[in-house]
Amino acid sequence: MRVKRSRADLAAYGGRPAFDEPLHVGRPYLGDRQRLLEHLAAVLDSGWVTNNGPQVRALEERLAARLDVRHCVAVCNGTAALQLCARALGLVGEVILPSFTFVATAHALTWEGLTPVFADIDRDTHTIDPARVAALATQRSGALVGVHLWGRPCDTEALETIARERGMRLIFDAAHAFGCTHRDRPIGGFGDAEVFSFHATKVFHTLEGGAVATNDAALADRIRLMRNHGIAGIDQVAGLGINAKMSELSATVGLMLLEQVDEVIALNRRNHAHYRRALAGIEGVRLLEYDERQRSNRQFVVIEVDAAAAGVARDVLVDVLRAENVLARRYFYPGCHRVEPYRSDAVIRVLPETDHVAGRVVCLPTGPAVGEEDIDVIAQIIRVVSSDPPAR
Ligand code: T4K
Repeated sequence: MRVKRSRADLAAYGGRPAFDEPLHVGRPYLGDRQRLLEHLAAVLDSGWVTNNGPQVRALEERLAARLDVRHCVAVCNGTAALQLCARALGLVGEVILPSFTFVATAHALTWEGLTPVFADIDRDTHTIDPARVAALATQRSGALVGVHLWGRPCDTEALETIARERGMRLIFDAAHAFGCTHRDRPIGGFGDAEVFSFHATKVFHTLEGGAVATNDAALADRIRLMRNHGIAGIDQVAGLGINAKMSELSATVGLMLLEQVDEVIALNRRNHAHYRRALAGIEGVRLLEYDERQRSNRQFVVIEVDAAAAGVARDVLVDVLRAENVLARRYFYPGCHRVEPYRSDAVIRVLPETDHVAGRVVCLPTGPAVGEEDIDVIAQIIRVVSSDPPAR
């Protein structure tokens, strides 16, 4: 691997890629392989591999303590967590949410028969704009879903006020926000419930998995029933349910990785700080910052590219990076309102801030597999391309 790249070195100009192996956004961290295999073997030997076993129960207990909530219900993924939450809260009608999120936020609600109403975001924070939410709320609005995008907390206070005044339920999609705090409280205890994804790409994960965190005992009980076919005990079915259980193997991975999550977050912090130094002074490229007063997991390194100032279009930059084996992503372009089935809806959705941000964002690789030298090379590529971009 070469550290200093000039224009002529770049793969886009006929050079060799900077990295022999691809650098991914969201590369899963799996900790100590040997230890993991030993723990998994012990679970296999136990003869109990799913259906609310001891590993799942232990994980739920530890997560509830860490998130400072009374109840944490582990499920098979974050999408199912959202679906169960919506159903267990008895939501009907419209739900207000941002369009600038992973499509699962909208799909989970739509799958449950709800109508998504997309609110615009704040240009600086990338999270849902409470003023837009207030303008969209009607008699039909049953709930409001805020997304702590990039692990940056929504304006929870303003959203709580809107939800309370209008009698709406309030859910937070905290898929990106494990290990983050807001107003000195862990993300997890805000609103009626907060929903996590423990997908392999997340700072804390169980390969596939998710959870609902809540202080509402009745809600947690309903979700527990629903995730296991509505089964209340042997030969007792208490109501409609589905299979959304987490397996013992997933929970075992989670219990191991939970011990290391603070180290992973520390490495992400180091990487983010290094990106800040390495990208400094590149005109038109802005690194998204995190509020230093809040603890944040920094699992996403997000830059915004102002094409006019940078002298290079965002998509050209992404193509050049990818040619160098830096597999940058345009999360969450183009926004839910511009993909099916939402873009074909009769309702015309005008979301200028979402369009603005979705046209500029690039996520860069981070996590334990990415070192400071890698970041120097990535920043150098961006610096070279922005001063002398390829024609397109
Ligand atoms: N709400 C929000 C705000 C979310 O971001 C998500 C999920 C959800 C809800 C739903 O939660 P889950 O139901 O997924 O638990 C990935 C993840 O699959 C998804 O969990 C995540 N958000 C989303 C932001 O990213 P894709 O479609 O981008 O995945 P893919 O396959 O393109 O991989 C993403 C990156 O990770 C690539 O750079 C490759 C790398 N990767 C991925 C996997 C699976 C690896 O290096 N190794 C791997 O094993 O959705």
